[in-house]
Amino acid sequence: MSLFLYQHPLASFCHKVLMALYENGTPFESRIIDLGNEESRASLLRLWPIGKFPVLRDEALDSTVPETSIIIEYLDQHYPGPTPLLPPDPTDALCVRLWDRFFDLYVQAPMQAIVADKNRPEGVRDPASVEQAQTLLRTAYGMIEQQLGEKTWIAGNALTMADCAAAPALFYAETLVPFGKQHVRLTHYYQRLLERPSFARVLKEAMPYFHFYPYHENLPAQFRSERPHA
Ligand SMILES: N[C@@H](CCC(=O)N[C@@H](CS)C(=O)NCC(=O)O)C(=O)O
Repeated sequence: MSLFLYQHPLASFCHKVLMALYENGTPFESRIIDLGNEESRASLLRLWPIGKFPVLRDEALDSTVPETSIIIEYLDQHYPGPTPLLPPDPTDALCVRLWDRFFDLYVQAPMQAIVADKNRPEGVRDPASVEQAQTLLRTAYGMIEQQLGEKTWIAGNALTMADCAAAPALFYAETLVPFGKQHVRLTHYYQRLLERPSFARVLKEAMPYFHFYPYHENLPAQFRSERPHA
């Protein structure tokens, strides 16, 4: 085993890379990071002092790879599988990178801002920034609806890195700002993502942890059932 993924099964950015790994059946070992545990946190900081995860460690090539988009491109280059996550054509690849950035910056980021606000003590919450994040999510939904057109996936008819970015971002964002009836293509796209075996596996593995999510009650019904382990 050469690949080790430092991650947490509830973390949306980790879901993005897990989906990519499962798409290609890439063998790897998980190293679960518990940020509340000093030793566990230190093991992450030794690899990437920024302290964000996931981080990929490749013992075979002696590489430490942070940042989800870079990890997925690295996997695509060094461990290709049946689902190429970046198209070979440079123009097509740019489109994939654009939509990957779009989901990270304009769906994941506002989604994380809303969740982070909920996790703050009452007195230090910031309703104005939550409202701003909700507005950004609504703008992003409209743009995704337009981009989808007749496409199956966000950048065309093949699943790519951009869809790996989309899946967890939309999964959590929908619990905060529902898609709404006007976003029919987005709703169908989201369903396709949920049904994709690689993402379905990610969600199944996250099931025992979903009760920690502060908006747990807004998750789709099938993800609300699992109770904390005794
Ligand atoms: N730009 C980073 C973002 C990663 C990120 O924000 N990860 C979250 C988990 S979903 C994290 O590390 N949170 C812990 C923290 O911010 O302290 C990437 O794409 O890898």
